[in-house]
Amino acid sequence: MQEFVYSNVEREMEVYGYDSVTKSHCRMCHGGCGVLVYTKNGRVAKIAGDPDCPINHGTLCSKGIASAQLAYHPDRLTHPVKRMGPKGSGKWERISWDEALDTIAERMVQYKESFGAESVVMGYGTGRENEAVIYRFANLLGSPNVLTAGHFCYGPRIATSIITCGTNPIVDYENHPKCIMVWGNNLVISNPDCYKGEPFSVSLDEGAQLIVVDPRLTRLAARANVWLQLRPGTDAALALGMLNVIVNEGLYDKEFVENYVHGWESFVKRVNEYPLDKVEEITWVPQKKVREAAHLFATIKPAAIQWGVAIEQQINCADNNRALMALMGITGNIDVPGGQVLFRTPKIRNVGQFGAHDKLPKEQAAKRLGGNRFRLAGNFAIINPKCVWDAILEEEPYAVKMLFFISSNPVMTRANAREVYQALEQVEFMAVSDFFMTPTAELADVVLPAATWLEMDYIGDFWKRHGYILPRRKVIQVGECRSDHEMLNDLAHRVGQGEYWWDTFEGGLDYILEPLGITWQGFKKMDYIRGEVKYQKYKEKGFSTPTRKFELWSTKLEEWGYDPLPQYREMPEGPVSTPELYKEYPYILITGMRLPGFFHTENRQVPWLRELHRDPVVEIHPDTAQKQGIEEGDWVIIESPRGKVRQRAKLSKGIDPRVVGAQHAWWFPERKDTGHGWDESNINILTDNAYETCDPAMGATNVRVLLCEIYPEINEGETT
Ligand SMILES: Nc1nc2c(c(=O)[nH]1)N[C@H]1C(S)=C(S)[C@@H](COP(=O)(O)OP(=O)(O)OC[C@H]3O[C@@H](n4cnc5c(=O)[nH]c(N)nc54)[C@H](O)[C@@H]3O)O[C@H]1N2
Ligand SMILES: Nc1nc2c(c(=O)[nH]1)N[C@H]1C(S)=C(S)[C@@H](COP(=O)(O)OP(=O)(O)OC[C@H]3O[C@@H](n4cnc5c(=O)[nH]c(N)nc54)[C@H](O)[C@@H]3O)O[C@H]1N2
Ligand code: SF4
Ligand SMILES: [Mo]
Repeated sequence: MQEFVYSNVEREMEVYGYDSVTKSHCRMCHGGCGVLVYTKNGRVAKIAGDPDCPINHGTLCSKGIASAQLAYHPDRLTHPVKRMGPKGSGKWERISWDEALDTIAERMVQYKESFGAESVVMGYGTGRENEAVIYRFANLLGSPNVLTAGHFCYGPRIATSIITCGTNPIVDYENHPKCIMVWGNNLVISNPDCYKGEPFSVSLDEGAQLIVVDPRLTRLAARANVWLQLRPGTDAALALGMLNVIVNEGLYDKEFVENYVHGWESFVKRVNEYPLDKVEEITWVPQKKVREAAHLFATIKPAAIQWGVAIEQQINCADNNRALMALMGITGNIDVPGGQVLFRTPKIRNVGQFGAHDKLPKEQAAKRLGGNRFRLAGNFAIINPKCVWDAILEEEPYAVKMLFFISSNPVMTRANAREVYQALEQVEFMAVSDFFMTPTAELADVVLPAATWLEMDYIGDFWKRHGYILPRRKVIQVGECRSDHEMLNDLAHRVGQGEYWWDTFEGGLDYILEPLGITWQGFKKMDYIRGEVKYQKYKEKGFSTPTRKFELWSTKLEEWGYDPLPQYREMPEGPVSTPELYKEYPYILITGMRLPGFFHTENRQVPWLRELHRDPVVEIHPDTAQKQGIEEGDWVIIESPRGKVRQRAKLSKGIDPRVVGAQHAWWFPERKDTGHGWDESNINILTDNAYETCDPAMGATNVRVLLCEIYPEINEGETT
């Protein structure tokens, strides 16, 4: 435990006349950075990095610094509203919290009684530190259906790592890996999940060798010792090729393999199916480079793989993850200092325990949408979004009547956006909790005003796997906004779950901390708590898997009827799988590269952040631009078999001429019509969500690797 201290703030207070400073924990992204929040006349006046925080060591990104512009934004929703006209009419009326929560509760109970609790779907987007309360609420309601981004983001990492080695192996930057392989990740911009770009950059400065696997020349790729510019979506083949080199040249950790892995012989057979000439043909990466990267990674110790979401939003999602874990495992880098560590969280009630999964009746769990089709996902309480849209639109396999989205903007962020829009238009009742009237909120019946991180008490990083928890302390109150935790705590009492909840959510925080023997009031006085750090724990107890081994051959996947070993499948559409379509749509489209100022659909109304990125941008090679008659800055049309959208061209020699890279999540809050231009530049108009294009075990939707055509826009608004 770390005592609560402030460094060097007195001078700031005196010189600038601030009236208070509070240590807190930013959550403008997945969160994590320690911050000092200064106020003047009761308002947040400045946000600075906390030099004493072990996560970010005083650094912050643009989003953290701009948090107050979000919190005080004039368009912010500051009281509950209900819709008075047809969906999309934009006719809203202010209502009280009581009326809002009573209306939602009444509908929920009514649908549960008439159609079963499974007809009520709770939803959230990416991790916003409200997942544990949402699962708790849904499980106690009896609904197995919580729609998240977990099928194609982070959920696959958790699910595949649990079945392979018990938990998510986290890169141990504190002990400086000597070789880092960054795979489909751009952490200096995205600071995702358990990571911040800062400790990674320090390890590079300490001299780590860098391998980058990315189809684009990112800043990291430019700094790399080896950059593998692969054909998008061929990651599993590349990883299996590297494994082939490591196995056949005897570069693996023999002691680890002999004692701690399951399925070695079959695994060797599998990697032998990926000789480097075949790998080069599939991936476009020259054999020499694959070998060079494999040698570096296998011979420098400790080494680690920093992997990202790009490899999860593909048909090979689970196998990509498992192939990378095999690389970590057989090179002996699991649970060693400076490698990938199976960190322990402090002894609190974890997300799963707080989420009350044990309270969901078995017969209800069996009704989880898509649970029989995507069995890896189903076993981790994750569902594929199309299953929800089908249940609304086709009532298959049963009717979904109500949606409650808490921190998600699915019209913009889920594949096949037109189908999503249609489902949201058609669902009988929808509630949304958000900061703003988004294209999704515009289709709701009731919208609740959510609190930002500056307006709540919470146990930050409670869900992460890096072993720390840090207090987030409430600094301000804006209008009638309430945290998702408080609103669900209140709603729970109205739907008959009262006995499992508290008078206020502070009781929930105490409940999470209880096993540690402290309360929220006690934790609030601390800087952070860290779980016990111990390496190579498997030497004592084995891994937390069915065989107690590191499962190269997954006994769980085998049990669920999947290939127990990682394999490479061709993309659902592409030059190899659909050559005819490739003639019509001759470029490979990748989507969703993160931008520093935005978080998916968020922050386009925040002045400092919109200034960083004014318009949606698509990256193309200058040769491609010339061929297509496109110049730098032109508005262009990107078209796939599903539809077309407009973005502005940026020419870059860092992308392969055969590949086009488009931004995602673009809407235009400044447009005051109720659509806010949701379908103009929304790349998910182009993506596909057909079940057969998803990862067969995880249900991950392929939003990353498609085919497209690109050409200059002749008339503005040609897309609609
Ligand atoms: N084509 C394509 N599509 C993608 C991706 C891609 O790379 N390419 N990436 C995907 C990934 S990885 C993810 S995780 C999803 C993300 O999908 P979403 O999470 O649906 O996307 P966001 O835009 O972050 O939506 C969050 C909404 O919640 C609000 N919000 C933020 N914080 C809070 C809070 O604390 N409480 C409440 N009540 N509301 C809050 C914001 O204002 C915003 O409207 O998008 C996915 N979509
Ligand atoms: N500022 C900001 N930060 C964010 C977010 C945000 O929207 N904005 N979103 C958050 C969320 S929810 C997530 S999931 C994370 C994601 O964070 P990251 O994992 O860093 O994701 P991306 O930046 O989308 O993609 C990383 C890299 O993958 C490359 N790539 C594309 N296709 C492929 C491929 O087929 N194979 C390989 N190997 N690489 C490929 C891209 O060129 C890109 O450079 O970021 C989080 N952080
Ligand atoms: S990286 Fe995330 S937690 Fe850190 S300052 Fe930026 S938005 Fe906040
Ligand atoms: Mo994500």
